[in-house]
Amino acid sequence: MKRRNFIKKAGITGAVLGTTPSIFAQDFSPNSNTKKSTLPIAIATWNFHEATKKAGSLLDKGTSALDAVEQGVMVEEANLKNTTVGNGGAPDRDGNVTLDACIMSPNGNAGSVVYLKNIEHPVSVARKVMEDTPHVMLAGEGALQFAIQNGFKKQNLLTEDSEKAWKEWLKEKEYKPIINIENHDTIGMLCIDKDGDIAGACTTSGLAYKMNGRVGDSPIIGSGLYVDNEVGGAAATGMGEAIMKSVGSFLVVELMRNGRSPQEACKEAIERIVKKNDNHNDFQACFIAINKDGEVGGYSIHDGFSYAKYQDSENENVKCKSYL
Ligand code: SD4
Repeated sequence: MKRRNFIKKAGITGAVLGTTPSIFAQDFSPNSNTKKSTLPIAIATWNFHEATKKAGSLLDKGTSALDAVEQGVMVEEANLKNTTVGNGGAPDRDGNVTLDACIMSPNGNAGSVVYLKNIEHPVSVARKVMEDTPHVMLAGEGALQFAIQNGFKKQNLLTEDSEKAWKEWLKEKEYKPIINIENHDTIGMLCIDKDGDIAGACTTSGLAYKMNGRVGDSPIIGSGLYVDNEVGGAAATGMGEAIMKSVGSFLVVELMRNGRSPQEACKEAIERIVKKNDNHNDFQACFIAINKDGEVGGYSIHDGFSYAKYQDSENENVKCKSYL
């Protein structure tokens, strides 16, 4: 029996017996809805509502979750005002804009690029890696060469504003990750289409002024993003080092597989990170998740995290609960 059907049946049995087994416990927190949702749905980290609007309106027209999630995050990759994703992203400490991105499809396939320079849409290169190569991940020069061979245009991604901010930073060279960067950060997006299929994408310029060569969690399958079409999907934003060490998005999906709601799974994964990192006061980490029934959730270490959600032609910003 498929797990979803099993849950439905078990829920009925629980109601008849007047008992509520803990794994089916209802969570009435504002970030969780427990009844089966109408599909399709698009959610994204932070208040990236233009991205969810794009993905959601495509999903409404019958576009697949995979196409919608790619098109959705591309909105932020092209947004020059967003200094944490794609074109206009903040450079590393040596002035290089290096991008990380990945994508996962409902059939369990995945593609990723890391330390990619001069290409505006790393998510699309990641999709090409997934669909046209026998590999999952391409890095640096090889990823750039592959992108160019596949018709992507090389361009300068360092905007005047980002260059100015970097030069300002060079004066002190103090490396201190800012907890919530003006509420704009890495975009992780999860889409569930009319057929109930789930896809996800995650794309970023990484931590501002990182060491040259540093790669974060965002393009690592299981860390910045994970999708299992039988269960659900999860995406992360925040301090990549902490998220990677807990393989955070995979953890969230596995917790959902074991019966947690998306909200409970995000909370438990954050608690794991808190427990393993004594310095958790100093950094932010956040997860969003969606399950097969269209329930969604989000949770973070620090206050200030939210996710954008498109459903039933409505696009809203949902404020998340936090550990601190
Ligand atoms: C990284 N997780 O490169 C990304 C950046 C981010 O909030 O999401 N910052 O570590």
